[in-house]
Amino acid sequence: MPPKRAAPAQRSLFESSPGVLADDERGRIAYTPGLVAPTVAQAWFEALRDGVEWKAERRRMYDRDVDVPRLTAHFRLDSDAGQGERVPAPIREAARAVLARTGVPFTTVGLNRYRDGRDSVAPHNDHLDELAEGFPIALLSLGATRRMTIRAKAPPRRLLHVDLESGSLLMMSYETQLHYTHGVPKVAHPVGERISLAFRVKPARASSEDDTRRDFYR
Ligand SMILES: O=C(O)CCC(=O)C(=O)O
Repeated sequence: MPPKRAAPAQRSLFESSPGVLADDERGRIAYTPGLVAPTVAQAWFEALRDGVEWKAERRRMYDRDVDVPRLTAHFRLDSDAGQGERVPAPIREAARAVLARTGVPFTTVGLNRYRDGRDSVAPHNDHLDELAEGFPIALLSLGATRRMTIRAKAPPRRLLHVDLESGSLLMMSYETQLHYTHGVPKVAHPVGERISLAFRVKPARASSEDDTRRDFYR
């Protein structure tokens, strides 16, 4: 049975206010459980699971093609995006909730669907040239709880394990992408499906691209 919350021993070291997991020159990481009520989170989860056109991708890794171990989708949120595909209502509602909480005008959302414990995302950081300078990343979780591992790239050592509950929001500042990696490891125990909504502000140049760089993270 996975634990329910951020590991307290790690949290207490850096917490200056509830949910703040790190806040210093290497950036700020904050976890907010219950941004969205459980019934709403469950309704959004089901609507997105059943209604989104999920992509199963393959990537070249060294000398062979491998499956990306999760399903993905991507939407632009800026009104002048002119995308043929309509942004699903749960995503528009989620974007409103995240904007109300953060005040950040996110322009894109990348969806990850973890079908079971074999799905994962390898440790990585977002490429800074794919983010508008200074803007954070926000991860809204729906469905089963999965643990995220956040690790400092250089000493002093810092390792955070954050159990991302349905309806929760994890914010990582722009600077954290320089100093930390984050990933969702595979788990051996049975676990239900999870969908994450990764909100980003893309620089104008990158905003027309479809998260291509991100897809290198396996
Ligand atoms: O599923 C998550 O919460 C993490 C997603 C992620 O790391 C990414 O989209 O870059």
